[in-house]
Amino acid sequence: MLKSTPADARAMREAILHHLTYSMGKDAAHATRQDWRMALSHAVRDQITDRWFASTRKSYEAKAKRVYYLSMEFLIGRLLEDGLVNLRMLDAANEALTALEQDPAAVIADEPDAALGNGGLGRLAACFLESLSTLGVPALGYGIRYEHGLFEQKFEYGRQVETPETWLQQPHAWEFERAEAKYRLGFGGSVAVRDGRSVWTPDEAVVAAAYDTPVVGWQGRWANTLRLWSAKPANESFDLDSFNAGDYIGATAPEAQARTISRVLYPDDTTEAGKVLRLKQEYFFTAASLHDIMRRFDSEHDDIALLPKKVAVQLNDTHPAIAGPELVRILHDEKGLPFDQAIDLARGVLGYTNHTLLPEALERWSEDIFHRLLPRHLQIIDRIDDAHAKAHPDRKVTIREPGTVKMGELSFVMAHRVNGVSALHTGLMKTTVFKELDRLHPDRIVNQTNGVTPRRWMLSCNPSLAELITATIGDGWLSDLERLTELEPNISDPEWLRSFTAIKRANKAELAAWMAAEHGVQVDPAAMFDVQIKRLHEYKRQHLNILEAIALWQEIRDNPDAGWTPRIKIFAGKAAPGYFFAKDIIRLINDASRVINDDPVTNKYLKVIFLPNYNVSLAERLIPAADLSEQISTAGKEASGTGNMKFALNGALTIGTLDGANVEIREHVGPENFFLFGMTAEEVEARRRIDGHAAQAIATDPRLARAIDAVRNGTFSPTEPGRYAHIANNIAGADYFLVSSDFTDYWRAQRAVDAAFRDQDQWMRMAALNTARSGWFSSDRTIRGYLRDVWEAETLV
Ligand code: 26W
Repeated sequence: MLKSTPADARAMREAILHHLTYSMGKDAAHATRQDWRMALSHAVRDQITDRWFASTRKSYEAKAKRVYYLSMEFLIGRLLEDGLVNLRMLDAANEALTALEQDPAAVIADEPDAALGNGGLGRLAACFLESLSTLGVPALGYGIRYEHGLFEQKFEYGRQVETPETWLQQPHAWEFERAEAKYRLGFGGSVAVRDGRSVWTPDEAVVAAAYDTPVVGWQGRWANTLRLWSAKPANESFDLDSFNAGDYIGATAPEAQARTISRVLYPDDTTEAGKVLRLKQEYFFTAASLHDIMRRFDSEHDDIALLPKKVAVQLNDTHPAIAGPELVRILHDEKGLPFDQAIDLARGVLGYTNHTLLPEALERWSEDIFHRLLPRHLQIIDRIDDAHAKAHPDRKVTIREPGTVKMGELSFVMAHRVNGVSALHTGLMKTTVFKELDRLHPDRIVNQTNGVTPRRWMLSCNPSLAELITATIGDGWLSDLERLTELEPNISDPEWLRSFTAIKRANKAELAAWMAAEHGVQVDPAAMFDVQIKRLHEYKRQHLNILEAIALWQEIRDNPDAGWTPRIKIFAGKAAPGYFFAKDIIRLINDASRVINDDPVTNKYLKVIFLPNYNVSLAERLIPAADLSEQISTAGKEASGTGNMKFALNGALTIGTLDGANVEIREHVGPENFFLFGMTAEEVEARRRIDGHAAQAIATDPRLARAIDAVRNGTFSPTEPGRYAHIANNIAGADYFLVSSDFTDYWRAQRAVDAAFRDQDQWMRMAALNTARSGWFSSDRTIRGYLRDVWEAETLV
């Protein structure tokens, strides 16, 4: 399917050499790996650009409705391989580079990861952009061009140390600066009423400058734009007064201040509310995007009433929630529409996606900060609240509360559709945080279960499996993932299953070799690869996983000859720099890993490895090599998960709770091909009401008691025995996330996993069934759902 012709490879070789000479100014004899990577990127970019222009032209000609995806985060990772894969030029590039005596894998890996996101929400946005292009939807992604993406993580003596990420210090070929797309934005100042109209006069200004990156869909049939905003000083030159007064350094201060807005991604995905700079970032990118959207609308249409028919703006969580009041301000204050009509039009345009029910992650801003930065918006929010009260006199919910602005409520009230990201999560939205608003607006909440793009998360990261699938059922699955079910009859064919098994083994061997080379750890590729990779959070319960590893280690030591199933527990993930408990869990895992891996009695059967600096590229390496996917959050807490889908698609079995999209994954792959454990969301709520629930669980499970003791007594930190006492006390005490209460069932499920893994034939059949039945979790399916239920927009290919 992906075989290139000799002519393709020749043309590619010429294009690379052309760009090496004329874009990089190098000859082959003196080119560095970076030069080769840039030359190849330019060659691919040329191909993308033609398609990109064609798509833009078609969108204008059709005067089609456009979808705008507003997101603080786009975790896109590397783009070169993505482009090569979607244009089906990977083989040609490999051949060409090899002929030029370059190592293709090394050239591709030279590209820095664009880590402009924290985790699931940002990666989802990236998958959505790719699917929007694959489906040919006229769409733009809008976000911030952070100079520093998510911090880089290192371990020093097992502890997480953060260093700044500097992706923009290396060149890449993907963005085009748009000098013509610049907007001046204001902060602060005052509001005056002139001729019956409110006029906001800000006292601080900054310019948003656009940088465009093309995002090409499968087979290059369509390409959309990711437009990222960079903050620049409103007055590019120095403050001449200070300069002339001799204050040379002081004269640069306004510039530095303006640029600060797009300097760095906030690395906390829960509790950053209250930071002035964060609100500035939110308003900065939202307002710039809306101005851009309105400029485009005005250039195409002259009837403002058409707005909801031509424009759909999706708010990726509440981070762009200021879009509601800002759009009302544009329509009412600037365009002079009546206030109520402005609200109705804005609502017709806006959709809001909720990604978390964690109370600490629901954004609230202090009135004080809001008033200082956005005085006019605060007035507008009050009027929106009043209008809502008038329309629903019996309402018991408000956007404003004394001293605060609640962004979730604001987003809900200003959107015509509000969606959750898995069936369970959407149900919980209706019964918990948005219960009252759902009562008032019973048709507003809809579910759109997340998905992932199979181009990156199978074709690109697991090429051998992709090839087997294509050889078996043709390549239609790449744009219609549910066709993977056509694999099912083959699973009972021993020869086919042998091929499937050989691919998993080869992926594991490759990962093992990489871990040995990069991290100096030796693992047996025949052992079970048990993987938990995601942000560190108490609700995700990495500490449940390590506690089980500790208990297992103790049990193997007691009885080394009991026929244990060899297992490699692999962890990766970052903790927010200020989240001390999460950072201590990382340190505990690293400390326990040293003790366990060094134990000659047990290390044939159990090893624990925490790989540093988890990012998209590491995920692409780990997921194809996984046997077991750990999805063990406290039920009710993980909105969806998307890693869980990537694992299942790539033939890993899940051990998981009934949380987020795990529920739907289990339904699709079949309960017999999924290791379920733990309490349901309802049982979790009931369990929390029991006094001493952790103590009770510990009293009935000596294994659990012993593992907690080892954490408490310094087994893994002999030089500082008390180091993890607080973790032990947490698990044995308040235990809000119910680690102790779920432990016994988790242990049981893990032993069922061990038993299943010993029957490799049966295990591989189950793994293959996971692949065959995961097609529903394509982000193409998700985007079709949004098109139908939220955006009412069409595809143009
Ligand atoms: C205020 C700072 C902040 C930043 C990010 C608060 C909350 C967030 C996000 C909501 C965190 C996030 O990434 N949520 C994840 O979204 C994924 C995509 O829908 C889901 O699959 C994950 O379950 C959810 O945790």
